[in-house]
Amino acid sequence: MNPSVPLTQTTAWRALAAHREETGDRPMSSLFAADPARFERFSVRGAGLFLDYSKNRIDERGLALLTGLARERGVEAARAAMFGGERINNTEDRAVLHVALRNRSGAPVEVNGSDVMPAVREVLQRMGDFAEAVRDGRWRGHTGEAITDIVNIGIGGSDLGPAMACQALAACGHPRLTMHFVSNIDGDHLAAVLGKVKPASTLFIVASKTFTTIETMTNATSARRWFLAGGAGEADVAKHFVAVSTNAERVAAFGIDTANMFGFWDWVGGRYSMWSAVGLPIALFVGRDGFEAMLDGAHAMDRHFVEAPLERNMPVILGLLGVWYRGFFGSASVSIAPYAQALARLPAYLQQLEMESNGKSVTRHGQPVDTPTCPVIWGEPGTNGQHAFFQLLHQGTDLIPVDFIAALKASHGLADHHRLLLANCIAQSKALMVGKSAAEVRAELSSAGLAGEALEALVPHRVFPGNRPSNTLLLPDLSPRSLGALVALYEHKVFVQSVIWGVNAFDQWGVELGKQIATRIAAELAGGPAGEHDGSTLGLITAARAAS
Ligand code: G6Q
Repeated sequence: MNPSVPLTQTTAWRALAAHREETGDRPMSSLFAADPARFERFSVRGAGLFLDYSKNRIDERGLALLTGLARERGVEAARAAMFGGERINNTEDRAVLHVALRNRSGAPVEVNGSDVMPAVREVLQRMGDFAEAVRDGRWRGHTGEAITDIVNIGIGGSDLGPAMACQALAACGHPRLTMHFVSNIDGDHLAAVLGKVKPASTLFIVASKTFTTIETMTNATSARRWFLAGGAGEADVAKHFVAVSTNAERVAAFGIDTANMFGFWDWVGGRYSMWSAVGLPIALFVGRDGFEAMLDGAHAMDRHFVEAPLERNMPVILGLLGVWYRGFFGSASVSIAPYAQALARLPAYLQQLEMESNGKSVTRHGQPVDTPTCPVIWGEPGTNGQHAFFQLLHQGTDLIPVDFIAALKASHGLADHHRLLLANCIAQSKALMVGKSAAEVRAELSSAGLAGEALEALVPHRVFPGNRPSNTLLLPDLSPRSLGALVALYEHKVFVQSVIWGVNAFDQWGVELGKQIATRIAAELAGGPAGEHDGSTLGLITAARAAS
């Protein structure tokens, strides 16, 4: 867990640098030509998912060097430390045990010598009981109406996971329930949702690990006021507000009965928390069985991560390829392209997972890192992206690796749509790899009737350099189980990269400064005395005060 040697000084990194030098810009197409079994050799199955990583600028030797790097940096020991409940989040002195939340093996998981599994199972049982009571109409609002709308109030790790998952699993959601997610402090967000729901049939989930987050507390307070203004009394709040938190005292102080609180623990990081009580909206929407199937999928990926040799280990391979491009190709960003509209929020979810975890420039020991770390993660569902930013992926100046993600089976009956969707997904990874040469462009243009200068003028614009890498991840379907495996895959990929880069993936000090300054400025906007500011900040505060 403690690589103290700077990354660039390791034997494996030096060997990789030499390998990069030797192999240069060798086209991936030549690797396929040289090895008819490349697809079989450079693809792997795990937890029901299939990863084709053959369209990468990597050969057997490169992969061996990368797995050698993983060994030299201690990925296996770090993995054992995480699963063993060690306090690997060293700057917060905490264990990191989201894997315990989906530990379906019956084996104990110990933190400080005590097994956390009984408490995990107890909360899961309560979540399931509550979800089923709301779903089958036993839990009713204060006027006796069944719940029709669920509003999750939370932000960051207490929002993105359940919001992404409920959208992804819409096809198997309860038909009576509409899910809403309010995160932004911008009153437009809450107002838009409150404009669509009725107090008597709405259930609010106030989700906050700390129960101090200003956005969540402000939104929850306004939602409670709105609920009471609709004619309900204080005693009715219990039927319409539940809390998800680690902080019982604060929950009670807010006015939610702790009998209606679903707890979790400090060893669950916000962005790793959709498997905990933070996943309550998912359990409500897809039911106890659906939620548990999601946990099963994640657990299957955990087993794969622990048991598969590094060379056949999906999260390890994804992580290593990312390190390869970031370190040796200057790739400053990675595009996530889910060919599934239901996964529209996956890129945003992965942005937090990857960038909040590995967007660091000092190591676990506080030394500056000596290579670039987390790239920018971005993306949109295909095929929409093809009509927008794919231009840059194909012909821009940067090498941007792409993760294509598709489900083989559709959850709708429009088979022709699904065929076209998959055709486009497969076509894009091919186009990025093979590109189009000047000779091909010339042949194409001349068969379209162009010749001479007119033809030549167009050639450079229509050439595709190709040799642009991608992974393709195939899910059997968009079921809770597949989604669980997919998210766990990326969690472990991020972990592998953090160990190689030597950073702590589980803290997030970089979000603090802005919060501190905002608190001071909010007091100034409310009429408090002006503080010390630079000219720009002062000018903006003055403008905001003048408008209020
Ligand atoms: C996640 C982060 C952050 C956190 C939110 C919400 O890893 O820590 O996104 O989840 O700031 O925090 P609370 O759940 O405490 O409101």
